[in-house]
Amino acid sequence: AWKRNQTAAFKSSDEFEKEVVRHVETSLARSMFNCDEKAAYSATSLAFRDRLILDWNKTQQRQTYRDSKRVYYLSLEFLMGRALDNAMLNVGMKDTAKAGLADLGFRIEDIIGQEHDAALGNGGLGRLAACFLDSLASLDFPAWGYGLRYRYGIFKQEIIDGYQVEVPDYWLDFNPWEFPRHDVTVDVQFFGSVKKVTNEEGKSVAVWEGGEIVVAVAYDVPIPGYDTPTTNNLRLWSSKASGGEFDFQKFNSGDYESSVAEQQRAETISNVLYPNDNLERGKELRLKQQYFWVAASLYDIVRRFKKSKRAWREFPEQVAIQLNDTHPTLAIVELQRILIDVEGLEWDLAWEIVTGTSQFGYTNHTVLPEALEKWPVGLVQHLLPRHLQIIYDINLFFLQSVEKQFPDDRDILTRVSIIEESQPKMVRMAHLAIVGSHKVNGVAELHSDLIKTTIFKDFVEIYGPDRFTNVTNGITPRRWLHQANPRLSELIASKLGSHEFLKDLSQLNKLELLVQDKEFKKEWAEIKFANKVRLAKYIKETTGVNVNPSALFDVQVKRIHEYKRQQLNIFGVIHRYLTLKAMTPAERKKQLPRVSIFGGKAAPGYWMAKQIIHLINAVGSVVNNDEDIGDLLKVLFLEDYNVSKAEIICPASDISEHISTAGTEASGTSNMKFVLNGGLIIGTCDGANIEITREVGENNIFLFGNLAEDVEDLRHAHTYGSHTIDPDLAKVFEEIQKGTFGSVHDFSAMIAAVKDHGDYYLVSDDFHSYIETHKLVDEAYRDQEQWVVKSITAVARMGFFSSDRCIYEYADGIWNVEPLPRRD
Ligand code: 26V
Repeated sequence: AWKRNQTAAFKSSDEFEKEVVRHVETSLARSMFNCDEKAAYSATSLAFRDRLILDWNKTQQRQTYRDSKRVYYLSLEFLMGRALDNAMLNVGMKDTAKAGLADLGFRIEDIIGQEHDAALGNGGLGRLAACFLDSLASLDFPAWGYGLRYRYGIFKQEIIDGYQVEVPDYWLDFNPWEFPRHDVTVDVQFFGSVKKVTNEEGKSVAVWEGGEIVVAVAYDVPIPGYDTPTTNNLRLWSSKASGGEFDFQKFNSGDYESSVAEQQRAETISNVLYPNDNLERGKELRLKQQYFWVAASLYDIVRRFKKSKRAWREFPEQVAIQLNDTHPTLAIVELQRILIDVEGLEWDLAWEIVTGTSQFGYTNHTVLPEALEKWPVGLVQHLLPRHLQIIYDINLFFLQSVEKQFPDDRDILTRVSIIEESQPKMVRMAHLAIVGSHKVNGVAELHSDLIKTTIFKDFVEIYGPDRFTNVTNGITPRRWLHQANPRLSELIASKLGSHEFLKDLSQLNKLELLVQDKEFKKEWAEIKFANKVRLAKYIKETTGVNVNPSALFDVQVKRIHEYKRQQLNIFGVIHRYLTLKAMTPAERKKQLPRVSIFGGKAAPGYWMAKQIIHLINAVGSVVNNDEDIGDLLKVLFLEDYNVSKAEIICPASDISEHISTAGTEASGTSNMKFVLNGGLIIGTCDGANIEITREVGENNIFLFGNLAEDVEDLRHAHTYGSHTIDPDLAKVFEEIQKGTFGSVHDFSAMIAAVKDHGDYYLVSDDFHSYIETHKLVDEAYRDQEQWVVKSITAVARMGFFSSDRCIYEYADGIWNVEPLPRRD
């Protein structure tokens, strides 16, 4: 078996220390006498980076030499969080670093805390991509991630007077984890026009000419696997003006300033991550980002393939490309373009290669219609004239075959066409992605069923059910257990005899044998309590509010969205507050103290989501200062929720809320993080909650609310029948409208959405069941003994939700790739 050898390891803490000192004095050009925590962080990271890169080189050499099939994961988002802690743990050198840093006078937690999150994503979709990279490397798969190197990640959220304010996240001033590759560049063309010309062989070919060129520069980020030397690559593209010749005329005519301005425009492409999730706004710059990234990545992939001098037919045997949502769908068109326009292949052969088995796979992450990508035909024509022609040809051949298959059905052609015949006409990216991919998958069972029976129903008829499949999401236990909750990880390791469970999470099931072990249960409960104390301390520091760590911690942290129903939660909190207020002091004494914790960002243009944040804060400032209430209820909104904060919050929850309207949350992944850390969940029958229930058992989860199958009828009834508001919810509304929480005007829209505008998200329909289920939570929590049993049992049954399991399913069912471990 492989043992971590001389390459990535520091032989001793002394050696590590020497490397840190060397980096402080040379790379950072400072003296050890003024080495502050920031400098110590930088030097520590550089020391680890040096070691990773040796493994990275070997991994790449091995993969090139073996020339086996590679996976390319194309994602516009990689929500990586911090890298140092992860790197130290994955190479198994955290203790060495801890000792070395202590010797230099630093506490390792303080050093880790200096790192800025790499926040190149919005939420679940981007974090999933990051978990997948960790699993791919840990399981020794030859895999690359491709993305954009945004100068600004997701904005930082500040809460000012209860309102969200967005602050730019300029994170690149010093990033030791990236390697600029100024020699790895791709020229990417935009605009211009297409000419048909006859070539030497008398064949008519398309030539795309004119327009502008933007240069893509590669930045590589090493991705270390856990307990393996495999170190994969995440390649992020940065845009740069093509420089020189273009502006020569202007330069000569003295128009220097405007030529500089033009250069700067080119560089804006990779400037900013779009902060919407689940809302498509059709911005030109976003389409430019997509093509820029897709064109650079494909050029790179093709360049690598061509080095092996294989025939084009073998391309699908060498390359699997996974499309993370429809954002990289242009890759399908771009590959077809390369094959016919650049490589001179015939259309049919080219299209056979493009759609070859285990070539392109497309993962769908949402059924919300407002999130499905569509681009105006005119915009595509202007930006990518040749691609639009190819899209039209793909569509023509596709519709011809559908017509043959369903000669009597005219409507189906309109429904499945890649072009929507609307005003203006639109390119439907999901349709293009399905037509060009050999497999389409959803991210949880319910979600995968829903796409087959609703938005992609016609395509199941056309291609048969085999093109559609499910891969239920997962999370990496390295970051979300070992890193975020080291004490729990060590306790588990001590009972299971090793850390092997971190790479084979199903081994957790052995914990079930210990649910009656008194000592074990005590330690389990102590760890949860310690994690709550740590969060309470963080809450005190950031909000000034004292919370009682013995109270039940009830957490909902995720992007703010009406479908995720933070409004249901805060209405429930108000209901609890009113109930407590109505009690006598003697009755109150018998109640269980609770802390309601919220966190999450609203898209800057999502007005309703911002009102929800405002209401949560307004309720907090009333409740937290009410002397009748004291410890019995505290309401917190934690500013700027991100990956590194999730690592503190997840281990500290007793119960977390995953309460989307049934059928709207494709999967959810934080539900898995909370349960893996010994928290229970309250949730609807939605997304992965359903499979979590299947695994952990109905006794170890709190489910409530209407089912997905009933949603349509309920919505119909709201609109066309009568809609009576739940009486308890009506009282909550009255209280808000009395002005108890201020800003009556601001909150009226949230109330109207339920009362007057059809209650699309079924807040009133589910309210009663939600409140009753919270009562069950309180009751269950009173029996601490049983609660701990539930907590242990649930963790023991979470093995299925490792992202390692996902990667094996993709590798087997979609990519047809094998791991490539090092054998020495
Ligand atoms: C859409 C758009 C539209 C244009 C602007 C930028 C942007 C960014 C992201 C998206 C995709 C939204 C879909 C999404 O994030 N889905 C989430 O995926 C998670 C991982 O599969 C899943 O757990 C969540 O349930 C699902 O909401």
